[in-house]
Amino acid sequence: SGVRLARDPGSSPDRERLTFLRDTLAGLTATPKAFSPKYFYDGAGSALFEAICVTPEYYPTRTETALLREIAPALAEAIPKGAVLLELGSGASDKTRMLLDAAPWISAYVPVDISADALEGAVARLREAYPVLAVHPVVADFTHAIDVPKALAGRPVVAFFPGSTIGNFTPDEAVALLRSVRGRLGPDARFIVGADQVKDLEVLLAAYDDAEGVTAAFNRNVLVRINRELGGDFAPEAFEHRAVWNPAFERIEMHLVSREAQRVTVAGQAFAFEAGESIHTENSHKFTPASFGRLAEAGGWRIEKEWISPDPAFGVFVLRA
Ligand code: AVI
Repeated sequence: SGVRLARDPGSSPDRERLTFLRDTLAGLTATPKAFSPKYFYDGAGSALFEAICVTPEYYPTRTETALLREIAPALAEAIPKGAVLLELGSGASDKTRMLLDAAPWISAYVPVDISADALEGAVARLREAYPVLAVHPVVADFTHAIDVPKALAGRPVVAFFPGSTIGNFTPDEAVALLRSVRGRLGPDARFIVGADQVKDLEVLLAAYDDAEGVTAAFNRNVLVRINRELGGDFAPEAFEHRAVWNPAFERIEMHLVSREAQRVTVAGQAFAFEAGESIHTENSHKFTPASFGRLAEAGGWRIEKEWISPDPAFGVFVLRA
């Protein structure tokens, strides 16, 4: 496509595969078994996530998009003239357009995503739609330190982290991420974060177990990926997709539950499953303005402004260092 992508210098396809292998073997050895949700997002997984976003049950994307559209003029006030917009986990960069349109004085956009495929497509479309905007894509796991490209040094930076992806981290990981962004962007930084809110259980559970089974396919896709990339022999259909609410941690958990006793091999190592034994594949924390404020504070930020949509409740927060 001709799109040039900067890569996290600490990563390479070989290294990424080894990390995936090491994490997967560790996850299958742990009790209870668990994987990191970041491994959902290969090409097929990213496409399945986009498909989830348009199911009738998955409200977060459309709710946040409508909220962002409505509050874009107010958000623009938090974006200084000439600012660099740095987006964590930019994916298709669809929501970004609302900020770019509301704050045309944004001088550069740095989308950071773990998927080179997703970045390439998004960057080509953005360059066409915003010909004067400087776009500097970076392929990286945004939980590693991310630096603003040298060419943009000295400009004010506004970080953007929509989609409630912050909810996919444990509180400790979320605090570490908030701290790392705070440390990189300096004392005048601003951070715009989308965070899904605690709500009616039925609405939450349906969002993570849609009738068409798109979320189930997304969840099982990690097994398909392990088979292909790590030499695994998972039978994905031998695992049931399950979404449950964990009230103690205020989070939806996704699991893959073994339908029967079975043995699975990955990279030559065998792992036994009991019938009903699960692999915990994802947490999706839900917040209240108060719980999100505590998390932000632990990460070195304070909430400057917040907007919560009417039902289904979704929050957008402007954080200041
Ligand atoms: C990307 N992330 C915020 C989604 C979520 O809602 O936790 C991922 C997802 N998992 C199941 N459906 C969507």
